[in-house]
Amino acid sequence: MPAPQGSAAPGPVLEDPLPFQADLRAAGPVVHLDKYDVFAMGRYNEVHAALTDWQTFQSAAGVGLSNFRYDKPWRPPSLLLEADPPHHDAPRAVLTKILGPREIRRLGESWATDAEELVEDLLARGKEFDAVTDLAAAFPLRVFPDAVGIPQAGREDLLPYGDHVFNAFGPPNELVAKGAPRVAGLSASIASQCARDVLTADGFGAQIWAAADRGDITEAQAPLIVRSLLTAGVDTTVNGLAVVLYAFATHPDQWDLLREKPALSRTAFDEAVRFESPVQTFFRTTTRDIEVGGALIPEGRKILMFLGSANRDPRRWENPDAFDLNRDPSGHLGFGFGIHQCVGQHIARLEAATILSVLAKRITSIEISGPTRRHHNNTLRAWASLPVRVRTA
Ligand code: OVM
Repeated sequence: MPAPQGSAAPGPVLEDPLPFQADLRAAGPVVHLDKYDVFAMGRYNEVHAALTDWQTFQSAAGVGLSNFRYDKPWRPPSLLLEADPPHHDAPRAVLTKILGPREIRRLGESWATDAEELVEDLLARGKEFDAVTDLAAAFPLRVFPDAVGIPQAGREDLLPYGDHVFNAFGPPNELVAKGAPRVAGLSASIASQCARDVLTADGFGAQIWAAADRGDITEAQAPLIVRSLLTAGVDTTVNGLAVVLYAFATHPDQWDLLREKPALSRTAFDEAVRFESPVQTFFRTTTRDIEVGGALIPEGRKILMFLGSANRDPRRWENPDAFDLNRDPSGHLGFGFGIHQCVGQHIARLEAATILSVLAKRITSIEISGPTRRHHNNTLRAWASLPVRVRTA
């Protein structure tokens, strides 16, 4: 498949990836992207199958365009994202336990107070605000760094660092170049926040270090596992909250439905993750020749999996372009699938359910009140600004 029109600059596809995704799905189950000489999958079944078959589609050669077999990674690889069994097993088991649904339940109670305060302060200032900066970014930044237990100093580096990491999965375009001058400073700041002695006694960070004390992981692994929380846990949830707010602001009937049935808040978040897929893409690398949909992908090649496209595939989803709380969005690939599926998904869902339940009680309507603006990132489907006007109960 030739590059889409106007692809010298990344603008058009990042502004609206849906037309390209439709072309990609129409072009076949596996497509060669000539510009980068990589393979791509945009249909649900093939993406799902590749994510499930980690033996054939490895992560250890990197989940970006760069192939770690030949190219030195720009940072020490993630022990979770950029690893496969057996190395992946211990770090994954440690985080799965710390971030499990039962383990994090007590956080929900204190987060509810944070959400109420944030929303009351916002409404006290007026009925118009920016749903991205004032809510979708403000809430995770208020609760998540405290839950990890990092110091106050350096928290302003979390979003810029995450933004660069997600750009750095490639391709190496002007978005990556834009981040380059700050990489060393941001990386040093994030690394300093992973050290045992700066972390509070009771957070996820301390629990990771406690796992090292028990011998479940090594002391060398602990700070890199904390780094994964700081990398993968902020920009993702910010954009997940942004899209659920955007979806409700543009689907008022769905907001009415949520207010009638507040228990739908969890479905709402997963439907929003399906609908916009804040993490749009990840690569895998083949460990053997493999035939997919009649095409041969040779060993050692990069395959780009379009999670966002799979989540809009009409072969899998009825009326995929509708944001609809009456559907069952489970099985969406927005958190990935298989052994690498988002280990922080229960945290993300808890953040979303907490803020949505406060909003559903307090706000009768939400609408877009000005020009919306996307934030362009190579991997994330992101928002810079969503001006909204709300009415209160
Ligand atoms: C990590 C990491 C970084 C980016 C994304 C991600 C979505 C994980 O450092 O482990 O998962």
